[in-house]
Amino acid sequence: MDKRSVVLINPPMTLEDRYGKEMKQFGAVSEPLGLAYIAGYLEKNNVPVRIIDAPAQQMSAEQIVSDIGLSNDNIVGISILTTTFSVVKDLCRSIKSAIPHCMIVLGGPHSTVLPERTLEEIPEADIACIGEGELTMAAIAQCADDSDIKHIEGICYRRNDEIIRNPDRPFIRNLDELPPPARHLLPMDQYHLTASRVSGDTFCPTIIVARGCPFKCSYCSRTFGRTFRAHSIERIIEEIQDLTQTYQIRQINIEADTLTVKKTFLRDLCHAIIENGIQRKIKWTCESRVDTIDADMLKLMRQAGCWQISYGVETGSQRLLNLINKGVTLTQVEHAFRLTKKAGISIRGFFMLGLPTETRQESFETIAFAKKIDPLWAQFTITVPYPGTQMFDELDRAGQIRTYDWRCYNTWSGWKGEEEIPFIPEGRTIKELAEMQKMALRSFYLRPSIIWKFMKTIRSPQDVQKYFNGFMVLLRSAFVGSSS
Ligand code: B12
Repeated sequence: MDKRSVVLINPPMTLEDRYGKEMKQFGAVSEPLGLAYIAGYLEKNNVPVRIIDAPAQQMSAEQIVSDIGLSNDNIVGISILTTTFSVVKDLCRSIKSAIPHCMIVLGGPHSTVLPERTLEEIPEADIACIGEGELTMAAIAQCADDSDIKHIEGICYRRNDEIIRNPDRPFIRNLDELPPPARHLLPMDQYHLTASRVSGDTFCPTIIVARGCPFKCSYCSRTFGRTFRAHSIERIIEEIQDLTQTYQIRQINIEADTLTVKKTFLRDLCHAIIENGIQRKIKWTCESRVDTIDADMLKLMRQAGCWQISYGVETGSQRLLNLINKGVTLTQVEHAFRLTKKAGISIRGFFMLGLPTETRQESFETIAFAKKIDPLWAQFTITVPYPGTQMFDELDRAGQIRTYDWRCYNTWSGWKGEEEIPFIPEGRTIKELAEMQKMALRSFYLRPSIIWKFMKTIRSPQDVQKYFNGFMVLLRSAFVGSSS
């Protein structure tokens, strides 16, 4: 085989595909850091690599295919989520028919949980990667010839008409062995986080500080396993300082499957941020669980520049919290919200509607609970049992998964006016759930107290525009049907 050269692709899924016409203006276009990590590792191993980030570069499938056709790339790596499945399937078909000699490798959360099925359903794909992609992609690119593929851990591949699954690849123990994500291969000026996630300007790069989560929430699929593995504090500080110098950032999103799970790690990180004076230049936001924080930790996070925490609250029903194995109580949620506000940190809350066995009354309880604990921002999504989760397996066994058409696995179906969703609790309907999602947002945001709170956060004409747009979308949703 010719010298291998790799192109990594974030598939062309637009904000409108994801959130629908009305909500697209609020969606994020964020860096595909998984691909950037893989690219960084390939560069370190002298494999020529580039990234096409179709949503950020606004490239269509046709443009991607002609771009690859004009290049020397012979390995195409594509990221796949359940929601991007059909886009990726079409893309693979177009690539293979235009450039038959190239090898197509799929990776990411969907390929990780359903590798064999992904290859069955996408006949043009040659390899499906399971779990972390850095070492696997390097091994694929360094194969002297195609028959070496049979020795590579963490993949499913085709041999004649058969699909073979090789042994899993162990998780990377020391994340510092990976170079920083190759952000220089990304169009960094094209990214913006959702309005609720930023303070002022919407440019807010993400830094991933750890992988893995020990909790067992039934709705979550874990690409990175159960063990918390973090980069070293020195490496994280270096990456933040690099970002500051290269992109003159003023804010950053610190991402980890569960940032606050290991208190010593977070404490050391906050101290290091303060010792290096980073908090004087940069504010940060992160996600957390209500049972992994305390008053001292919050105070320290605030001192280190944390201005916002997003908490997954999920539901206002203790029965449902138990059912989804969240492992927290409503009292803990209320307590954590109180402590966080007291520490001067703003809150985003995530809520799920239509959980298994959820009654209409319980949906109302969730909305009422959201208003009671009162985060600044609340997001209400319709429950989607993603493959690879305990929730999916249980509903599948009970014959309650309504469709395996992965296009329908979108949590914003209420706004998109979807005809089908993968799961509806007994006695309820799509229409009612979709209306519930809209009603939840209206009921939460169109309150005088919230409007007053937002007015206090206005810092620029863009902020006024942002809030006005949101207000209009909510108002319109009360009068216009869900397919608008
Ligand atoms: C941050 C995040 C987001 C961000 C931005 C993600 C992005 N940059 O595109 C936002 C908020 C926008 C988001 C949105 C959504 N997200 Co999200 N998100 C995450 C989260 C928390 C972290 C993702 C991340 O950055 N990981 C870190 C990087 C390093 O990992 P990675 O991208 O997975 O890549 C590694 C491997 O997967 C693999 N890999 C990835 N691509 C490829 C490609 C090849 C060729 C190879 C070989 C390997 C490979 O190698 C990489 C390096 O090791 C994950 C949970 C998680 N821990 O994975 C959920 C998660 C990925 N999201 C999920 C979902 C469902 C969504 C939404 C569909 C929700 C919705 N609105 O309906 C949307 C879809 C967005 C889209 N792109 O179309 C699910 C996906 C489940 C599934 N089966 O597909 C996850 C797993 C959470 C969950 N519920 O379990 N998300």
